[in-house]
Amino acid sequence: RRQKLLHLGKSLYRALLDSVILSDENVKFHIIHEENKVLLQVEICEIEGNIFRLKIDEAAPLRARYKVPDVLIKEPTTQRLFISQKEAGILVLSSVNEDYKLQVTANPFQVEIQSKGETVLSMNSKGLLYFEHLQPPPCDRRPTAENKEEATSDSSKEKQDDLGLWQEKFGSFLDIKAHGPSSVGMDFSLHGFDHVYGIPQHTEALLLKNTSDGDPYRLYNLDIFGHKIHDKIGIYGSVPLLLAHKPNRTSGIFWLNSSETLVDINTKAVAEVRPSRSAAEAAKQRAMPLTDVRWMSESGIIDVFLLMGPTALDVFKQFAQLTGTNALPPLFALGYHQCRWNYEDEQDVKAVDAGFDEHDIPYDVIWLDIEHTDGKRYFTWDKKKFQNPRKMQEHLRKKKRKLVVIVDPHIKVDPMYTLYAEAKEKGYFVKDRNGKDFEGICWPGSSCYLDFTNPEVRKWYAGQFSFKTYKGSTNILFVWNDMNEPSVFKGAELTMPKDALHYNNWEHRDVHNLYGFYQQMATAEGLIRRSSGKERPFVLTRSFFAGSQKYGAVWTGDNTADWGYLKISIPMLLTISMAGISFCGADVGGFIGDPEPELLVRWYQAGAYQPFFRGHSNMESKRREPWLFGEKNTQIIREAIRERYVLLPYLYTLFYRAHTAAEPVMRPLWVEFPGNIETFGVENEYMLGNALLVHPVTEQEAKAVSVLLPGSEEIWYDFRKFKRVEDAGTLKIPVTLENIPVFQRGGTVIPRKTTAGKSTEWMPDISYELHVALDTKACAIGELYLDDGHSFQYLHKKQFLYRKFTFHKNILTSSCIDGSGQYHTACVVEKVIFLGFGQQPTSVTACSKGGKEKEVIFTYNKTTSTLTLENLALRVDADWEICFN
Ligand code: MIG
Repeated sequence: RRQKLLHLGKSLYRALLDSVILSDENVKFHIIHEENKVLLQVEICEIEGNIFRLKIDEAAPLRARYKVPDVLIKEPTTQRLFISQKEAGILVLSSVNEDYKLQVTANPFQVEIQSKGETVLSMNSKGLLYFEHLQPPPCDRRPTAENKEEATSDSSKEKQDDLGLWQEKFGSFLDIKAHGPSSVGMDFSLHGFDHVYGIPQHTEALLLKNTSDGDPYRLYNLDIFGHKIHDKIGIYGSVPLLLAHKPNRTSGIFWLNSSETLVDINTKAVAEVRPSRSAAEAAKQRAMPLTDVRWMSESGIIDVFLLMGPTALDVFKQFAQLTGTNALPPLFALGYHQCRWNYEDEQDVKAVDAGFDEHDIPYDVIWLDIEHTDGKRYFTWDKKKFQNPRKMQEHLRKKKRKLVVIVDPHIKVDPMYTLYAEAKEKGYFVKDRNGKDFEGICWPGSSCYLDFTNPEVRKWYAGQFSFKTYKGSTNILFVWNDMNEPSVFKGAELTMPKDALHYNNWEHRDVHNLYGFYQQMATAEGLIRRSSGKERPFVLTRSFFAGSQKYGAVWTGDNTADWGYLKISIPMLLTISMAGISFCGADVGGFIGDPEPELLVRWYQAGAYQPFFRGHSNMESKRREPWLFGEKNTQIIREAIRERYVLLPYLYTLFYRAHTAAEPVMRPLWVEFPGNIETFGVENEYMLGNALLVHPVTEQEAKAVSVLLPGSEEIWYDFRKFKRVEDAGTLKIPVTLENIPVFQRGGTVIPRKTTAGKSTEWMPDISYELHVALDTKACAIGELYLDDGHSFQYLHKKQFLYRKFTFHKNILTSSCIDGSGQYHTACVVEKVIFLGFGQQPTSVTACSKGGKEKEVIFTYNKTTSTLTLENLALRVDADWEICFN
């Protein structure tokens, strides 16, 4: 409300260019507010790899302001900037390679970034830089001309109360702001851009909307049960990263602030500023799009990273360079997960597990929700329902399956509960404004909340996962962190009061959006430590922040069993993926309510092609294990899940690329077709890696769907029938309930398994099958990454295989991409299917390096132009060639 009083126009901030200090690391100078005369310190630096950072803090704050720790993986490596021009009121800085220029204007203070003469981005050009300097509380303030006036005028005092400077009411909740107002904000103009994306999490469209006549996008992690579709209120997690795209360029703005944040977006067309000579030329002036983005945060400092791309994949890399890449998940985590609130007891777990075998449906993990505990005391078991959790896990282990249990951040107030007693004694809980342990209500009743922002608490918490401490846990047990926004029943907006106190006396308002991030960090650390650093963890979290990708997976929370939620899950997952978190998914079937069988089937078909694949349902929902909806539906769901398992080599390879090169596993079409404007707003289909285009069916009783197959130079093949799609552009594709449209892009090779197993652990020896889809030049290329699927040996001992398959000039070659890796496997490539193979060859021979040439058996299908090679038995870890005559 206070920031909104600021009017567009000339900023009252002026840069004092005399104060400029240039060092190897950065450029520093002061800016001053013309009215309150408070000095702010500006720091600008260039970070290796086309990133600029702008920091603004008070030059002499009354008290240190919160600077988000632990999100950046390291202090970024900076590059020296050069002063290329300094004259009255203007300072121009240039990067080493002179690709970028930063122009600082003194009055009003503005910064503009140009890339080779093209203005990409400007800051404070709308004059919305806003910075509330810390002040002594009103009672301590000596009467100065300024505040005397305030104190004497009643109406202005009222106004001040209204604006919630020192306290604020939310319903019956009172927030006392011990340090007064401290909000910060700034505007950014993105020149030539009218497509912006990112800033999850909202139940919103892929393309960010204009907010000028409505609510801004809000980043404030909240537990909103039954959240509505198309709403800009923040839910569960936040990543303050916004992406802007135009045909020749993608840029990113990463606003590193963990307090409540609002983002306003305004896209419009402005006349292009071009020095034009004649009137005729002026009339021809094109309207150029411009997007203004205004960020407003409740506290902290301004610390913003400008990711200059220039491609989308570059922006993803730049963001990962700052906040880390996705952890490489254990392979089992990419299988299918079966969850429910709740699987009642050991018998229930065994019966559901057996159901999968009985119905020949693969699955990897069964999940236990809060009812498995002794009275919602996490790390314990309900002694009646789970009398022998170890034995239950041994049973699952024999089936080569895993268990995931829920571990929430709230701790039941119960002196007899060791975890509570110990944390209380050590002072590990978040405090209320008076310094007493904050008590809120959650599942166990009265609860305290662990202060995960404290490194000592995280270390202690990680220790709770050791097999000795966590009774009844084994190494097939993994963890799910829920309610970590944090969710506090009967709290303002169902969360913790902003004036609660954390480690180092930071207020909850400063750290709010980081709470869940820290819990997942500590949990992942705990799982790594219990294995003495050997095994990869798996931790699913509901709340997240920038950088959560390093610790595991996220899901979109409590969706509803309605078609609209299936539909919106696609843009929601794409947005989370673009914000660096590749390992994401939505509850298959919809958490709340009961899906009709058709919706459930469609949701399985969509989920099978999404990164995290878990069926889950609410307590009040009817049971919905995949075989409960009649033989026909069981058959279709079985097929969808089996398709997932067969595709795991491709998916795992994509996760390796996300891990090493920050490429999102699931990505919007425009990322792959950045010059194709038609793709910019597409959110009903997406790319899985660069090779598969997936179009889930999200309409009831659909007989056909409109699929956009982009790219004039592209060839697309039906993923299952292998037939080339003859037309291009937007096509009406007929659909049946059996499956959803999936297409393989010409020019790619997809590695698959020849069949699915009961779970991923049953599959390492199953042979491979390559789908080689030819492009217009009759070429194709693809990769396969593989390792033991569970340990860190790929990292520490380089035990992995990273292979490349290339089809070029009529030869299919298997070669090594990264020779530093080695992994022993006797697994073979058994079958290769060529899509779009021009004509039947007369003979086909295969030749392993150093081995003999041998004839290959093949079949050619003229109608589909498909060539199938069988019984190849070519080792997956060896170099070989297949030649055609
Ligand atoms: O508000 O633990 O989103 O997946 O089953 C309900 C019970 C609390 C919310 C999670 C949901 C989970 C449920 N939890």
